[in-house]
Amino acid sequence: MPTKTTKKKSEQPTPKPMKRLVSGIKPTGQLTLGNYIGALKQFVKLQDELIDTEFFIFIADLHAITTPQERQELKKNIRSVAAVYLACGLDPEKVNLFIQSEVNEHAVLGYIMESTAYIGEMERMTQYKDKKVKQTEGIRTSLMTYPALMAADILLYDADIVPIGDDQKQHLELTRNLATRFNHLYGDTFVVPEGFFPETGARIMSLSEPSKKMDKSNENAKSYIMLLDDLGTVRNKIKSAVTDSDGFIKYDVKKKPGISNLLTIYSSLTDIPIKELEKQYKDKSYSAFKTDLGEVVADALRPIQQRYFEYINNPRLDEILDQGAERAKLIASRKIQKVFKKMGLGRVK
Ligand code: ATP
Ligand code: LTN
Repeated sequence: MPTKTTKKKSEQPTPKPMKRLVSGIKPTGQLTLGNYIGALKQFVKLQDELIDTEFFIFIADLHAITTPQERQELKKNIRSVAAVYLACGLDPEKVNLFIQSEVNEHAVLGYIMESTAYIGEMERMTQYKDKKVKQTEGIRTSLMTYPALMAADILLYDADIVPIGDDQKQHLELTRNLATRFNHLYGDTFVVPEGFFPETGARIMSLSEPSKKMDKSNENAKSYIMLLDDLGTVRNKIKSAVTDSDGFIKYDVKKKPGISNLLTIYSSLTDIPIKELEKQYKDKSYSAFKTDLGEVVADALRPIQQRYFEYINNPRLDEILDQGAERAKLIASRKIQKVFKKMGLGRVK
């Protein structure tokens, strides 16, 4: 009879190191359908697909203060974003969920990244140029240096994968350059990360101005759908979304940005390919299409809203955030020690 032989530990193949995934969302307001489709929905999908990957997902509160924030509002938004993450299906067993400012190493490595990057690189960032002109109380220095902090967020954890929306591509490219530059200057220290972009829905556009991105900090409430908007409001906002006058349901971003955006939303939430939707709605009116889409969005948001209210005032939320921060700190503090050593900072041997 064949006997089962157990290999000695030293003979066993060393386990493949886990990969790491990092991403964050700023708590600058309530999250929108753009954040859900472009980011949250992807995180949830990836957590089930990438079983060999450890997830670090955080609430980027240090990024939020690059523009003025009211203290109480910020506090509320931080908690709310955490509850929304969980309500969207992030599993705390698989994901380290934490608040960025609770892991000091982000700010420390952020400063080191500022000392790796050049001012010209920061000034070239499109998001900086867009946001700069909107500031009414003076432009905070951190609004410009923000991509250095984002690079730090990613490099602290040796992230292999960074799932982000299209608007963050330029920041990721800068992160890759900074990692490469640092490695070249001080010896191999950081993993050069890859971006991961959703196939559909990497850029959900404003409902009122479909040439612009749906943004939670837009002044016009009709331009976005909040994940926590009541469902009647959601249906109305979709009904009043700007389209065109030719009445034909077809995906054409250049000529028909409004209807193309609605098709993208429909397809992202149902996984029905856009081509299929075009066939299905060939002889239908915009109004009928919008009514159906209103139901699709309401169906997606209903369970999220239910779960949100289960989490928001629950002490379990704090336990999850504590656990996430503890694990993040462990990895981040080791990395900082390594960086200090490479650069000759402090007394690290
Ligand atoms: P703000 O309006 O304050 O700049 P934001 O919504 O653009 O905020 P975040 O909340 O930090 O920025 O975005 C979190 C994630 O959501 C990022 O990965 C971003 O690319 C993605 N995202 C944001 N808006 C959209 C959108 N309209 N379509 C697709 N993805 C989006
Ligand atoms: N800059 C991003 C939010 C963000 C982020 C990150 C995303 C901050 N740090 C690290 C991915 C990885 C934004 O404005 N959407």
